Amino acid sequence: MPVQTSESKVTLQHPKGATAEVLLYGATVISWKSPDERLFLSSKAILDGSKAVRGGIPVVFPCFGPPSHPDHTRLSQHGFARSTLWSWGGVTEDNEKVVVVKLALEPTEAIRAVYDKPFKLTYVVSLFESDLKTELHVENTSGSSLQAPEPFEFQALFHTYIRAPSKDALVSPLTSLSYFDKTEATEEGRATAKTETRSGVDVTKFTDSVYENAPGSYDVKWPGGALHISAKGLKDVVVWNPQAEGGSTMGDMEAGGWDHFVCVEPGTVRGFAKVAPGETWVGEQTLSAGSKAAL
Ligand code: TA6
Repeated sequence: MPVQTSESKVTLQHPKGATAEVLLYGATVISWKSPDERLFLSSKAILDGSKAVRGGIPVVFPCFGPPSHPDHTRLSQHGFARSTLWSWGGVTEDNEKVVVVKLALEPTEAIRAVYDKPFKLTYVVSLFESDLKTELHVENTSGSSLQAPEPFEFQALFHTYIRAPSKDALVSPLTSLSYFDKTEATEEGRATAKTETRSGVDVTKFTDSVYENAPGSYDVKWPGGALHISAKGLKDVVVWNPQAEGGSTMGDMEAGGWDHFVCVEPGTVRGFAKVAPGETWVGEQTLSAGSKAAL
């Protein structure tokens, strides 16, 4: 069965063996095996829909980090998309090449209580033989006879926890990019701009760096392993690992979990994306575990 659904989860099975699991809660991919598990999921992650998942690929929308836009003042860190139940949107493709499913999220009463913009989100997960693609479609539903036209601004990001030894992994190419080191942020959350000089960025110490205007093509490499990330429509990328300094303070982070992942997070998080009435914005990432992940 290429796609199996339950009340809480969708399981995708590629004919060549790869699998993926997506929770309806937060549209969170919690597993991608190709053939081995490629994502990190904390063994203490809460999967019952009461808290955003610590691991996999949480979907960040409409704000990244603490809200900083006038439209987002009532939102919590990283917005509501990762901690809301999405609806099942069906199987859109199922053949020898790819299995594709869709989830959807429209304003609920709980969302409208804190956010009043006319959005509809569609999340598309595509499982290939050795790639996993996630796409976030942000539709502005205003401009019809029922709703006066109004553009809105937002941030979006895929908070991807890549399974990798954090003491050995290197992320490239980020050389010469401008970035903000949030580990040195002031009380007000302001960080100073730096320029990346390293050919490969490590996360051997507490790392929380936001790279602006990034290339959209990233390699994560470590002795004996690699993963390639290709992003479209997402102009920035975040590299994060809390190490023990930050990780030991997280109730849903397993002890030593920080040794087993590097978060490489394509997004639009410096400034805001804008979607006009009736238009749809799309951001996507493709994770490649096969030949494109050059060892
Ligand atoms: O993407 C990096 C980051 O913004 C870090 O600052 C850290 O807060 C991380 O996300 C995890 O955030 P969370 O709300 O999931 O604990």
